[in-house]
Amino acid sequence: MRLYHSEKTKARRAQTELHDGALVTPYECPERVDLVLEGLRAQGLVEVHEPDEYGLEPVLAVHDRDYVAFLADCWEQWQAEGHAGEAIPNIWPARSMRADRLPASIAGRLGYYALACETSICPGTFEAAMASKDVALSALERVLASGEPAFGLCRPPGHHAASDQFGGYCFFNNAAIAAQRALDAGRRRVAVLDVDFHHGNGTQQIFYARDDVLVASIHGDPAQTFPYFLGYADERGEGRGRGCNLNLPLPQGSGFARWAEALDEALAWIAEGDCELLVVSLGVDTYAGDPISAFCLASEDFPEVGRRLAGLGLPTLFLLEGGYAVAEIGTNVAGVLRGFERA
Ligand code: SP5
Ligand code: ZN
Repeated sequence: MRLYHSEKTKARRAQTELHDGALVTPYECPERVDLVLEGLRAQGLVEVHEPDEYGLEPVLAVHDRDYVAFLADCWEQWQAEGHAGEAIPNIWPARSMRADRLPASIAGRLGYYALACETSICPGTFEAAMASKDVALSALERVLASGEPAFGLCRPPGHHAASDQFGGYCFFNNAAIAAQRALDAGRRRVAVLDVDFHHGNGTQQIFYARDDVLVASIHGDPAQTFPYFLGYADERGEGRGRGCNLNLPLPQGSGFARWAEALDEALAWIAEGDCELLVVSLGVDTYAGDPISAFCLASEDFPEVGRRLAGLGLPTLFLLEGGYAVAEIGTNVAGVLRGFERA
């Protein structure tokens, strides 16, 4: 299987993440890219390709123009207004205040465009986000042109990024950008299946009122875990999109038996949906050893995930989402891809 990777995805190296009441070195770090590359090489998945550059047009097909402009100049404006550390929001247009005013000051703009505050903005953030979506789009191009599966080693991840909000380590929604691009290239309907431990709130929000992209997500119950305010089972889509969203929240501590039942349910639902492309938001933070997540998948389970995904028989694009801090993220990503290939 072809892998798409760019060293430019490492341009973001944030110093701080608010975690358990302290500023810690971020879990979403550039070393993840090398861990995944090593894991893939160890499994003989070695065909690495450089991405092409696609510019902003495919980004603006799913993200708000002013949001993209904010990401592009946030770091400069933060510095120009005299802030010393990394750019972190500390005020939001929360329920009791107005959400119809976009403040001019960067502190206000940050709160307007952030959905969480663990994700600081630092030099290189915009460049890395651009490279990440280029990786996704290049892998997509390969799938569309050949029908063969491809893997985009995206970093930063994307599935928490909404049309005009960043957070959860995500800035551009790589899966949504790729799904939209596939539609623009003539595919009638696309399925996005999100197997990251966390709910893909951004992907859901972007396509919630549409019937040309089916979105399914298997994740930790938001009553217990991030992102807390979206991802419940009763969110089924709205308007034309009614019935086109499927959330399968699972309790903390779920192991592979329970998780795989949810996977089969999602796959059966997608199989009924008459889709021409499958985009897999491939987070491996479902692994038992993940430092910030709470499912209990073992490394031996990931090839079986790939095998079941292959059962759909659809052209398939894999995009990296989460998976943190342990060497096994490479083994586990490689396991899914190998399981898929061998099926
Ligand atoms: C792409 C992705 O996986 N983003 C995840 C973002 C999670 N951000 C908040 C994490 C809060 C973790 N708290 C866990 C405490 C465990 N002891
Ligand atoms: Zn995650």
